[in-house]
Amino acid sequence: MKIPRVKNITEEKFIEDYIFANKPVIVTDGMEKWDMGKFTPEYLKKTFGNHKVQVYNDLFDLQTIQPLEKYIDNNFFRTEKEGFSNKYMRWYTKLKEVEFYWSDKVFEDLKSSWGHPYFIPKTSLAIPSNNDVLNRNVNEFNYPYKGLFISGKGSRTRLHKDPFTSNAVLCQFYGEKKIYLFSPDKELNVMDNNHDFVDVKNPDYVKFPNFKNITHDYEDTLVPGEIVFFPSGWFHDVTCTSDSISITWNFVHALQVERLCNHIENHPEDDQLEIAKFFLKDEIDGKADSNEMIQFFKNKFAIV
Ligand SMILES: O=C(O)CCC(=O)C(=O)O
Ligand SMILES: [Fe+2]
Repeated sequence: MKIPRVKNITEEKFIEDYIFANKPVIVTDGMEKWDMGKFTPEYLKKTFGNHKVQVYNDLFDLQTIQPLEKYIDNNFFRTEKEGFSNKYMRWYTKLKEVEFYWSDKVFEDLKSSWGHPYFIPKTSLAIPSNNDVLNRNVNEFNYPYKGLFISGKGSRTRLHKDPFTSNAVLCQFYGEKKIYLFSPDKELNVMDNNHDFVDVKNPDYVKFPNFKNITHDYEDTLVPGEIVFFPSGWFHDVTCTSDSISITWNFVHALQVERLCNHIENHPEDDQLEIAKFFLKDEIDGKADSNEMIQFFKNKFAIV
């Protein structure tokens, strides 16, 4: 089945039908006034080519740090004979209090070339905190896992679900991506006890015997100008069917706080909770433990 496509949707309807209902959607008119010419390999290479970037494999294991220019030269415009790319550039803005090759400066320079999609809520967020700014525009402020994804044809983000029950937004600027989605109720079919995910293109049926009985819920191709919403807990597998440039970020809405608290309670050891805390830093202490985090959310959002 194809992911539903909508346009001209109000924020209220988006919250009700997709965030609260926890359903994926593609919005086709969310990038209309953006300067797409700034998000091409030529422009990014010319402008930011000497910046060092993070290059990953097909999950989230860092492979190397290299100049953007080198990534583009090695992984874009490849032919079948040369072999397509298997390296994926995920260039995140600051995620924690350490010096790293973050993309903050690049996002600062590009902030007037794109905007906050008109249908995505920017108040009533649980993560990031809304206390420091009333209207959290994603082109101006950092969100968890906000990043510029530059990826040569063939490269891929294998099946996974996003951390701490967050939703992801993915805006497609250049090239195309093939997407497979599996609903959260298929978790036991696609994920094992170690939190490993099945490779949907080359499944190991010994490790994932229950993958035999199921298939994906949605299959689609995202094209330039389209924004896909991956709701909390949905498993997604994304392959670049051409050279590709996207922007992504994550958030948790106030209406999703109970699920977030359940996650923290069941997985207090989740290392990504450090990142959740980083985006709440004006509200809770970085040393807060999982119980204190849960209490903070319950108090703030009046959950008994
Ligand atoms: O675009 C991709 O390769 C993966 C995107 C993703 O996993 C996300 O936005 O959460
Ligand atoms: Fe993801």
